[in-house]
Amino acid sequence: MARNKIALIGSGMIGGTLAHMIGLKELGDVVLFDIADGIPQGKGLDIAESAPVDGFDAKYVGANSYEAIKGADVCIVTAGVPRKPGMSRDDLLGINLKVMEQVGAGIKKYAPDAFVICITNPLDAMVWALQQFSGLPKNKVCGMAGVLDSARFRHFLAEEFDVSVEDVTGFVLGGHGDTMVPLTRYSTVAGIPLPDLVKMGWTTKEKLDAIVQRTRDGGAEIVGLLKTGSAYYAPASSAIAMAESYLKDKKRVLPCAAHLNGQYGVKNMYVGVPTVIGAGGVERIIEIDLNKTEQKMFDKSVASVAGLCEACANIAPNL
Ligand code: TXD
Repeated sequence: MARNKIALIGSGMIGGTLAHMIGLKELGDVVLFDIADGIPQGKGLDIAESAPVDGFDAKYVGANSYEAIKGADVCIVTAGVPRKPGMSRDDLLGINLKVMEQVGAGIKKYAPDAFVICITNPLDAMVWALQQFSGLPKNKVCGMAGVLDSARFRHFLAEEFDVSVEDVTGFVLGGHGDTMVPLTRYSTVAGIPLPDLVKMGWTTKEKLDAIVQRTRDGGAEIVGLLKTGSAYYAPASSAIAMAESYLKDKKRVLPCAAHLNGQYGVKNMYVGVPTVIGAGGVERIIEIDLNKTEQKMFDKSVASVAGLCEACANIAPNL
């Protein structure tokens, strides 16, 4: 059986980390694509030269032309620009929307059967635009944010309780950003919900609230420390979990920005919800009952995503 082909559209910090992880996990051959000449080629060669030491087999191709992604099984999109000082969110949105238009056309032409995972920010709006520009089936295009947000939540909780991260589950809904909705009653330590752990004296409501807030600000915390870029290790790991579930038909239950068509009362938008990812792409969307407070937070999050999609539609009327 031939190896899987994984195309990385964007070979910056996350793209490079993805390329390395794909090799270490032997998930398939890698095409690194970027508009920057030399970067994808250099990173690809560097990682290929690590393979004899680490003992993995994977082919690496660096490219500046979309033809190289031909027939890819998975495309992971990180292409775009991050926010720089003095830039508004709308500036970023406008620039990255143009990037999504090019990426969408490239995928449509060369990898129409791929499972596409978008990472570029502003995430929920970019994945929505990418699906439309590429014209791929809606269940084959999704966005990575929820796995990362819940991993951050799990990390903070494991630190608070001094238990293994493996035994902590985290449940996060909504758009990627300040309005995301970490759900404490569905987050657990070995199946014990967080509110029960408060009753058991493991933590306090105030401490949990602070952890929820830190999770919401998780991206900004890293940007503040790095000063010259945003997080890339945990975002790459998160996208790999999604790609692996698709390629191996694991049917993992993972939160991702998925296309909603009535679920949670939302139509024709991409918002973070729990899903099942398997060989069919996003195979199922899990709809849970929200209490009043949760619904209010979710609605606020959806409204902010809707605002971003509207801004996209104003810039690109064909959307
Ligand atoms: O949870 C999440 N979804 C995120 C999202 C978590 C962390 C970072 N998140 C976003 O991912 C971030 O705001 C960025 O929009 C993307 C990629 O982050 P990364 O850290 O990898 O950014 P880099 O290092 O700037 O890499 C972007 C690359 C860079 O090499 C550019 O040359 C390239 O994108 N680029 C393009 N490639 C192809 N085509 C076009 N048009 C293009 N424009 C820039």
